[in-house]
Amino acid sequence: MHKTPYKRIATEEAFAPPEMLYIYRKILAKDDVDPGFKGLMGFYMSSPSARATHIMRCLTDLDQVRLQHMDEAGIDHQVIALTAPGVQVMDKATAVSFSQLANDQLAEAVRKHPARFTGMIAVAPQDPVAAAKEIERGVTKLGMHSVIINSHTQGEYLSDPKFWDIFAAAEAHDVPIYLHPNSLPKNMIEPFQECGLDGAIYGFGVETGLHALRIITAGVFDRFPKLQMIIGHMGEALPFWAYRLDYMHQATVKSQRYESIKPLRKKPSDYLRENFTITNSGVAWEPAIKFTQSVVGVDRVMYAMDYPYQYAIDEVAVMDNMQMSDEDKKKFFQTNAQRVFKINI
Ligand code: 1DF
Ligand code: MN
Repeated sequence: MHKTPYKRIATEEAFAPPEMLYIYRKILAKDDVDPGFKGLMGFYMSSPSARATHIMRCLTDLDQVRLQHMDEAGIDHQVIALTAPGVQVMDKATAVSFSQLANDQLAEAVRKHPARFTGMIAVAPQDPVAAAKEIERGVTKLGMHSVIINSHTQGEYLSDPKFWDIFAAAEAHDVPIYLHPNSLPKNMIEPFQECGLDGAIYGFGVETGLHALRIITAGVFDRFPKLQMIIGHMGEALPFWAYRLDYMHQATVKSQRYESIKPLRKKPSDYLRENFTITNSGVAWEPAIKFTQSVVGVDRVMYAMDYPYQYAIDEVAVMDNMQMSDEDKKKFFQTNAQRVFKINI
């Protein structure tokens, strides 16, 4: 990989402690296992396919395997999070205690390789008060400066005020929340799964985009104006929707058609521009990246590889070769991530 006038910081990279896979195996063995979880981690943890075995090997490593892959792809630094669905598929007590263990493990790997790794704080939305405390511990004791939440928690959305202690903590500690996809909840998955479109190919983006929109329309950013979130996969297509969202949101408010669609201080797209940073995880596509930069600004679009799910070395060169000013390319690959995640390398 050739030398570039910027560092490549990849911002949506995943890991899985072996202890988490042990818990997953117990959940997968239950008769009433969630169909989305079974279709996703049930697949990766049991399939003999080259894709699944590669992914399992990479996910469980926070050392030489990962570093070698980063070197081969020219990735200087990874921002690492507990892979989806993280602890959100576990019962409340297990989720709370395991999030702490996962954060300790990740912090240890970051201490060992500070120039190469940054960690996100995993939390259990099942217990919002404990999640808020873990954010505080992550920031003050572990030196982490971002939070990972894998979309819905057993069918529940963060637009519900019962979760808002989490937003209060993230805002107070000045840490962004990365709203990453999860498998589809059971009341949504059927029409996607029967045609094989429930996963990263399409369903993830639909559900995570919906989740981000629900957070916006519930008035979360009017209540927590400084709260920052991150969404991957080119903003789960929300920049492309922005015009229609703005038009139809105000039309719906005026018509008083739904009690849940209330007036907001700003247009939906204003929150996208002011409260979100977008990564291009899974979308190594210049037109989509430039369009998104034109909607939310060049300071709010960052590079992500989505290792190990999209470990595609050739895409790094495609991104290097985008027709973009050196200044904007450095923001995309390096300086936006340094600012958003407080990375000093
Ligand atoms: C997949 C994709 C799985 C993404 C992920 O976590 C994930 C996949 C379990 O391809 O099955 O994070 N992704 O973000 O695109
Ligand atoms: Mn991902």
